[in-house]
Amino acid sequence: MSETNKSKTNYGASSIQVLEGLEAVRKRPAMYIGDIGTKGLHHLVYEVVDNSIDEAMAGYCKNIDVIINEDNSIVVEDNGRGIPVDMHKKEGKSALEVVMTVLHAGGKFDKGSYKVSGGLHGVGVSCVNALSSYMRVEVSRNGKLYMQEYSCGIPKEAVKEIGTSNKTGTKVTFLPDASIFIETVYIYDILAARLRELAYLNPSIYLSITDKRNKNEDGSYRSNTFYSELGLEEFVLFIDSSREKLIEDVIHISTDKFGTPVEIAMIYNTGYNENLYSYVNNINTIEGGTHIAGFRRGLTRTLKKYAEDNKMLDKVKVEISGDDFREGLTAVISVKVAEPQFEGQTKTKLGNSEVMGFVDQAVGEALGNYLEEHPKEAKIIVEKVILAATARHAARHARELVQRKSPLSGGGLPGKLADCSEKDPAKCELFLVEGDSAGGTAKQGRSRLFQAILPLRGKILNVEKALHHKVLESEEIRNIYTALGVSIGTEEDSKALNMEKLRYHKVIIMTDADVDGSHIATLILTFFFRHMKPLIEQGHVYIATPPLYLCKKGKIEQYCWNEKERMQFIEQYGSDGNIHVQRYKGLGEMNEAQLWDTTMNPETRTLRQITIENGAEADRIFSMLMGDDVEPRRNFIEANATYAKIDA
Ligand code: 0RA
Repeated sequence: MSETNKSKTNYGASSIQVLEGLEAVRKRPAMYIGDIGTKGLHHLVYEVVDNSIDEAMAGYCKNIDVIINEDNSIVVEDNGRGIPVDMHKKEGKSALEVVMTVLHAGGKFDKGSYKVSGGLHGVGVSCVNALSSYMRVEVSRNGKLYMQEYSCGIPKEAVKEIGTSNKTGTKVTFLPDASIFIETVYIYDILAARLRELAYLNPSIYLSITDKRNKNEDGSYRSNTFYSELGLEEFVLFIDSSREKLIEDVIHISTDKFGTPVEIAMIYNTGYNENLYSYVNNINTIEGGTHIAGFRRGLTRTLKKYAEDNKMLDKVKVEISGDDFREGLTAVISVKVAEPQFEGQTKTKLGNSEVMGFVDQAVGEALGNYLEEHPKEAKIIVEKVILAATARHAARHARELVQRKSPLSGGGLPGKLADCSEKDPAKCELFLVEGDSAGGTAKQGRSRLFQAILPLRGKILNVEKALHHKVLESEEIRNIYTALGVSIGTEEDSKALNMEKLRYHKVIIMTDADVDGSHIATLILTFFFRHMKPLIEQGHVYIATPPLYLCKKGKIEQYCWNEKERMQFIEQYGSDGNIHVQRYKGLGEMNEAQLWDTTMNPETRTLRQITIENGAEADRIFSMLMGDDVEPRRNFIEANATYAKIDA
């Protein structure tokens, strides 16, 4: 067939629809993949991997391999059955081409099994194709190797047979379109954390990642393989690896009897935080939903009943709240729902009401049995719950202190806060500044209109190791609550925040660019992560980046943020030698004009926004960085030291 003939035959109604579909995706990419930054970029990989996960969950695939190529193109290869290549009658082209180019065509041919996986937006591989300047798919099937290539989602030619093959599987290569994405560099750790998570959520599959951009000293590429035999049981142990166990057992709940698979693994540690991670069809439901509500309800009801039946609460004077049952609890909840309804701001909240009852019942039965069969462990758990209730009762006084002081109840703002005059929170910024001296400079240098300054005295409390009432009793932490205007949660739900009262939409942590400074920033972030998570999740938290050097030659002055910039300055101006390099260690070494120019002026500064890419992984890292165990912390810092250097 000649080129002209071919384009004529392809120019049917279905082709026009395909082109319109691809056009819509390219016009409004954010509607399909969330955003066109780092998140969206990585989302493309998840979308492709999810198709292979589906194939694995149907029982046909054991290995999924991801490669980051040197040019930041991605390869995802699986050993599933291979996407069908036979002629699709209605569309008049290969089924493979339909899957790769028609929106939502993914699982169309597989009537037997329902598609439970699927990326957050569930848009399918055709959407990734539309957003890739280049894509290539290779399918091994029927003893043959088939191939098709695309440019911005449009096939270059019909599907071709290009050889024989003695295996089956699908291999997709794609290069994200640099004219669409504002970020095109893949971050190994983000992809690796997602693959690890998928390995725990879908046991018995090998998931690997290889980074061809980075070679180890021995010449091999950076690479990891993730595999879990026991799934969620191993997942909670991994998340809690830096915490001390309260009881040895992981309590495991797994049932299919509602037609909606429910799996839960939970463990109690000696700490004070509640860590629930929930997934629906492998998607992290960070906003929770009916499955989480069902879990909480089932847990409270079952533990309470056990404690009452065994007369363990007879002498307890204080009221026990839902929170108390979950202190020191780490749990992962995974449900597979055929037709999930996602709600909430980020569409990560499960809405299906029937799921609440399923999870509640599943917990009731399995946890009830566990408690009956393990009286020793049951007693330890109940005693911890009673202790939590008692401590919470003691904390009431501290909570009242904060609430009384909060501006809502007319108590006024902290004395140390230099507030701004603007009243619209969307325009206001709060700088949390390390130390009174830097705080003073920041007050001088700021724009009073929209920038407020709250100096913090040195190291704030490490909340990772503190009881809740200790957190509330800390003056620095109370000042942060009052300045921000958010309340401290209720007795029943200590993490409820009234975010609509937030007085500043940018909260900027500004510390020295040294080890102490980054420790202080980490302490503040830990506090936000544990007690004000919505603040981070809604994108309000930032880190300021003061410069490391001021390079001078004659009248030329230039701030440098890293080694590379400093070397460039020296190379550019250093021929005759009289260069002066000033090393900034602390914010206090800058005068107010310098601090404004480099770090505070929205026109010239760089802020790093804090996001939570992966909640379970962030939890594990915070508990490790801030916990008691020195060994894992040292290992982490050593492993990440090169990044820290580049960043600093
Ligand atoms: C539709 C039907 C069948 C397999 C697949 C899709 C499939 C899709 C992807 C995407 C990535 N890897 C994949 N592997 C398989 C089954 C067709 C049959 O009955 O053999």
